[in-house]
Amino acid sequence: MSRLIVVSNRVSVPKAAGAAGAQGGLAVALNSALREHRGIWFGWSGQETEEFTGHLNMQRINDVTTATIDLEPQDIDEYYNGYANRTLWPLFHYRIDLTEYDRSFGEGYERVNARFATSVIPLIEPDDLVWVHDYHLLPLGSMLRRKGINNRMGIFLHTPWPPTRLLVSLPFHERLVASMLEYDVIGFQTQEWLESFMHYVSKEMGLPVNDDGTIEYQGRKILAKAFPIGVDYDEFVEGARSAEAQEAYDRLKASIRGRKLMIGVDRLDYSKGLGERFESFGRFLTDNPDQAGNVVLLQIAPPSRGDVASYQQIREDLERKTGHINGAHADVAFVPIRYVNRGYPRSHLAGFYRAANIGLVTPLRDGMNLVAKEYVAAQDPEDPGVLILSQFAGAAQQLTEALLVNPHSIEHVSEAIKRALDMPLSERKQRHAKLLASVRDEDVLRWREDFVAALFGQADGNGTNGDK
Ligand code: GDG
Repeated sequence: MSRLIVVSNRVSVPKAAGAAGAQGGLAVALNSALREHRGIWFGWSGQETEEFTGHLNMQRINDVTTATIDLEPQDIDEYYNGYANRTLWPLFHYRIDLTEYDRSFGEGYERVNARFATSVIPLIEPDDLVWVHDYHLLPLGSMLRRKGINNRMGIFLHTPWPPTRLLVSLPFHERLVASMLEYDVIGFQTQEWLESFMHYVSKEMGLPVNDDGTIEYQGRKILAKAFPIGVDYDEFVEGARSAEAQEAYDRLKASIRGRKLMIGVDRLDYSKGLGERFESFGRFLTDNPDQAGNVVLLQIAPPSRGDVASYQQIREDLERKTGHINGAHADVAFVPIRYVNRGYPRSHLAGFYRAANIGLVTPLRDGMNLVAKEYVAAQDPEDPGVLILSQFAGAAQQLTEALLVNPHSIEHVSEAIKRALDMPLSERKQRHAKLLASVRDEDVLRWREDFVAALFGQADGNGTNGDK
């Protein structure tokens, strides 16, 4: 069996099961994938160094071998806080109003991708499969090829892929996309993002696209395909049944004193639609005075990317909105929004999800959204809660039995809250059973197997790799 070399911006293996923290969806998914495949996870340590040396720090944590490098402060500014999080992240989430086009960011991005390439090469053996993750590392494959790496390589993008009309606002967009075509497999979360990508390569670059999903480029065929990511279903359900989850459940239930509970769990990010969510709840309270004092929204929002101004801004906005809505609707013994800027252990999250009558997942744009799937997995099938899900999350393409909403419409979301609270048990059970089947069957294991099989497919003489 070929080894897997996973490359992502950050390497994040939990120190111990149940450790607290604001792990992103990427980390959660990869941990379970790497535990089964022997291999190495390579990336940035999250640490600064005065001068880049490329020194590899190798560790073995929880059955996963990791190799990390430190980056210079200028690298972190230009590559991570700059091109990745001030340019590509907003652009890929359709926010060109927040997208910054600074030439130094692009230079830093290329420099750090080259540093990643130089550092990871000594780890790569001839039969290894190289699996690169996300928007931080789009050109890494082309840099590895230039340095003579002929292994099968694939990239999976966890974010959306933007429509061509938005992407062309990025200087050097052709160069960026052409560099991605050095991979053998390019994976997206959904058919929609895949179609946007195919539109770009066929219309902007004029490349032939075949019925089997391959793109023809410089004598090679590259497979572009949707691989919807899922949750580690078994691990999550087991966590949800643990004593810690039960304790978290009991504590939360006791504190809401028989009221209805809605839950949101999101990194503090403008793409997650938190401001609109709070306003929708405010509208619900205004429009349904009989419900005042009966419904609580628990929003867990661990801070993220705090060095980027737009993230400081969203934090201030949310504090203001929470104060405003709580000021208008609170009573001496009741506060409608519990807004918590910290992370919890996963087992606690599972207990919180199970305690909630409604899962409120309303991003303005999201590659997939794992919280929606975790909420479903954590429910008691005999008395499940209702998932309210944004139509603009990738997850909405699979979780069609959720109450799908337009998160920009305060009225629409407010009405969905009312409908969810009034929903009879039989309908809740019916919807949940279908949602659960999808979350269970299309889990993270399936995602990994499908992606790795596609990478292998290239090797097994399906003949798309060609000689390089
Ligand atoms: C990116 C894409 C895509 C959150 N708070 C805590 C905590 N979390 C965990 C959740 C969930 C994960 O973080 C968040 O995943 P999402 O998918 O919701 O969102 P992103 O972080 O934006 O992830 C996204 C994902 O990559 C995977 O491909 O779905 O579209 O944007 O697992 O539970 N975990 C713990 N404590 C917290 O307080 N332990």
